[in-house]
Amino acid sequence: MERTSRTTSWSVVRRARENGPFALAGVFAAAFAVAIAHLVASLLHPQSSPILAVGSAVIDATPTPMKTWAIRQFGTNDKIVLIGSVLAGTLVLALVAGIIARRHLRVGLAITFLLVALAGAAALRRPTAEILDLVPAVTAALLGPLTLWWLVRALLASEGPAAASDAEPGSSRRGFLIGSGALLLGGAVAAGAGQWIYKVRSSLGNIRLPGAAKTLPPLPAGLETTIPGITPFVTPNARFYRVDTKLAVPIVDHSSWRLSIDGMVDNPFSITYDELRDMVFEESDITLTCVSNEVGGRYVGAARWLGVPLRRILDRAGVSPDADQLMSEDVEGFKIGTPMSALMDGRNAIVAIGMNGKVLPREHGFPARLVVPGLYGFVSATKWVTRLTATTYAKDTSYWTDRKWATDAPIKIAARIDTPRPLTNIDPGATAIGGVAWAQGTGIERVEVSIDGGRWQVAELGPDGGNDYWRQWFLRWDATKGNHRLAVRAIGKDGAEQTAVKASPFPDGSSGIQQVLVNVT
Ligand SMILES: Nc1nc2c(c(=O)[nH]1)N[C@H]1C(S)=C(S)[C@@H](COP(=O)(O)O)O[C@H]1N2
Ligand SMILES: [Mo]
Repeated sequence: MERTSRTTSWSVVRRARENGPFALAGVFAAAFAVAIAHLVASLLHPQSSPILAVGSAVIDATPTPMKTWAIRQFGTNDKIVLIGSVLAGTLVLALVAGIIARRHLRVGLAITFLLVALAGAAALRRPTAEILDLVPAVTAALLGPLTLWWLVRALLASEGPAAASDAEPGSSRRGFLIGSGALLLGGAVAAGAGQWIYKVRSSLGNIRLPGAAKTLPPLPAGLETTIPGITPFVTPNARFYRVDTKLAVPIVDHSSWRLSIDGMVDNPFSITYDELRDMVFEESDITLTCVSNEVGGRYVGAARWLGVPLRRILDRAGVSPDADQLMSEDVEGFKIGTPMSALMDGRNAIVAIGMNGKVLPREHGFPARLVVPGLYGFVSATKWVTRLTATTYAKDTSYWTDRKWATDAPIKIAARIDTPRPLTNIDPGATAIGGVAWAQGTGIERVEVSIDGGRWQVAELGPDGGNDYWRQWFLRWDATKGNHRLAVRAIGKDGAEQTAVKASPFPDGSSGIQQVLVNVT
């Protein structure tokens, strides 16, 4: 009994020792091939890099509830988690391919080939894919099996009968070690170089913003200077939340970029970046909010945008009164639909090229994006926008509405507590409860705080940035020892009160009242 089990465990160990190097060979070969393909992609189109292409395909295929879950679970890290899973999946398959290749070389090579061919197919399925996008995948499809074949040959030579009689039995194995070391090093250098090239290509270098014909007085200092922990009045570009379906930020060349308008219009036209820059610019303070923002969430940011009123472009084109939807398309064919009524009702919808005094960062849509006050980003804020089409909801659908999200989605009035942080320990005595509140289009009339379910107390408001901009608020509180429950609600200038009725982000935005538990010790 004992003997059998010992034999079994020995044979397991022996098998692992025998197969281990082959598994490694599979992983090395795939990693090397993908790294070189990544480098090639960085020189052509970054999105066509095999890992990114597969990742994007997974994003688009993910059902809405799972996407919502992932955003909630991992926040802005959802993409890192996704790329990690794609990498992990690839490595497992590569490992299996390596082990199989030991006995069935062709099968192992075929699996490796299929793995990278899949990535090639993923790169080609993007709406704006070009034949050039096949190059990284073809590179990987050739390099993967070739490298695996080379490594497996070295390994088989080291364990074959020839090796036993060889004067130096370890020489092939040493060859494998040196070879795979070189591959790993080469792969790491290639992947690093790819990232570096991507970085250099994305630098916005010497582009200058035009001056604004209509400027605004500088925004006053916010409450963050006096109340620690409160969100800054203006969100710095680098800290502005980012939500989109892209795994690599599109690198758009502004010298060949155009903005066109077509569809149900009298006079379709298109303009270049320089022509857009020659238009009359205005500054606008607008708070952007994502429909995926949970009550109390961080997917909201406020900036001073430099833009051209969208209305000027629509009027020049002459939009048909029958068009009820403006479809906006980004440089990769991603589409967002906006209710035409919202763009015609006099609100300050803009085509923005500047953000907080800087050229619009690539992450936020360079060369140009739409910003429409009062509508969640997924029905309005198209980044990397290149085409506007006047159409109808009956005729055309967009990315998110194809996934059953709402077609019209006004931002819901909301207040958020930034300090104290939930579930923290704080000192007793003088405390400031504070945060931000927004009611785009209407403006915040009042923010009220309730402690431990007590009466609603009116908070003090921070400086006013206009009705499309959020408002900071705070309430002084003499904190007593024990656990406390803080709640906040906003009231708009139209008298509408933030509802306590809970709703999840899907399909048209979350609602409810944020409650924060703190422990005063
Ligand atoms: N091209 C493109 N534009 C897009 C998106 C996208 O996925 N692709 N996401 C939208 C969503 S859901 C939001 S909330 C805002 C976010 O803008 P930000 O990333 O600049 O904060 O951009 C919108 N514009
Ligand atoms: Mo969003």
